[in-house]
Amino acid sequence: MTPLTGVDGLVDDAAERVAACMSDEALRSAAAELLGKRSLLAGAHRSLGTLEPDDRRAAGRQLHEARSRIEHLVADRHQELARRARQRMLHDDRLDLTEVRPGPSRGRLHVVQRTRDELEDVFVGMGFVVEEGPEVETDWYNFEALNIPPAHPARGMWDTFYLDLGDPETILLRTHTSPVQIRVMEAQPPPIYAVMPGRCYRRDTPDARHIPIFHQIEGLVVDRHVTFAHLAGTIETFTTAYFGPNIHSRLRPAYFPFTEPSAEFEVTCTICQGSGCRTCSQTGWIELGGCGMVDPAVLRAVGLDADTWSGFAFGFGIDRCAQMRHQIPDMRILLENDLRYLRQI
Ligand code: FA5
Repeated sequence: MTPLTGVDGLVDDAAERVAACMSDEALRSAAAELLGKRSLLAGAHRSLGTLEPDDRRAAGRQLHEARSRIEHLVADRHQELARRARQRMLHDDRLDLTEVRPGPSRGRLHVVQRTRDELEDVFVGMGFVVEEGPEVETDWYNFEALNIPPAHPARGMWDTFYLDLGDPETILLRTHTSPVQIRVMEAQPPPIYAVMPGRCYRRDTPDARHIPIFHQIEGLVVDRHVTFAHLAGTIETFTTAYFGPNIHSRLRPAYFPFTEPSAEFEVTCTICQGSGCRTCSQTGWIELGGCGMVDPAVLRAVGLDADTWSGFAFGFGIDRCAQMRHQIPDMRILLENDLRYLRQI
């Protein structure tokens, strides 16, 4: 067998062998077997010396061609394997946003916070500014400056959490937002048109309409010639703006040490629209809060001349508003934070 016979077969075998290589490593060892020192090709090259000079030249050219074809086969296969590897990498690394599985649902504000924001919006729209005060208060701001001296029987209206700080029963968790009235009057001269929302604390036994941690929004107007009619008009304007045109307000005589005269204000029951139901004890009305003309003793406590200035104040429950607006039968649910319920309101 001369070196010329079988050279084509050598290239065909090499093509099959190279095509079967699935990795760079397999290709490298195939290339060594096909082109290396111990390859058939190298053996054929070595035997060229046994041929006649003319045959040797022709056979040499043939072997050279065969080697170069096999080298091309290997180089092409190498490129093909690199292309496939890149494609595999692109596939594995791709980020298809449509495939991202939804995580936990987006958060939302608690219904009490939303109610507070909505109430602030209504009052800002009526020309009030929003003020805030501390939740930890002194006895002076929460009671005394509001015309409730120590041992005054009206203190029983607010069952108080005291803190173990300073002299006994001097530092407390505010029981209402009314102390912010005092802070606002101390901080700025009249005229004052402010609302003061915030958290309050009372040792109240929880029930369907009471929780120990709740929220109020306080309102305070101090100006010249302010009358009870301004108070009633403000309450009615707020009621229809917040609850809608079919819901109205009414005032009933009440007692608060810091307002004189004082009233409780009630709004049409939103559950029965005023026709009477179990929630409103068949009256058609629901109590939202208290209000009245600022007592001259309170104006004097902050150094204002009660002959020049007059004002009105009101304070009502934000949680109670949320309860009415969303027809929540039991207020305690607002503290339980059961997402299955909160997501519905
Ligand atoms: C007061 O707290 C007075 N400071 C209101 C006031 C302000 C009167 C300014 C005059 C001038 P009262 O204790 O009635 O008043 O509470 C007012 C409202 O707060 C109640 O009508 C109710 O809506 C809400 N509230 C009171 N206690 C709770 C409670 N434990 N849980 C939920 N809401 C409450």
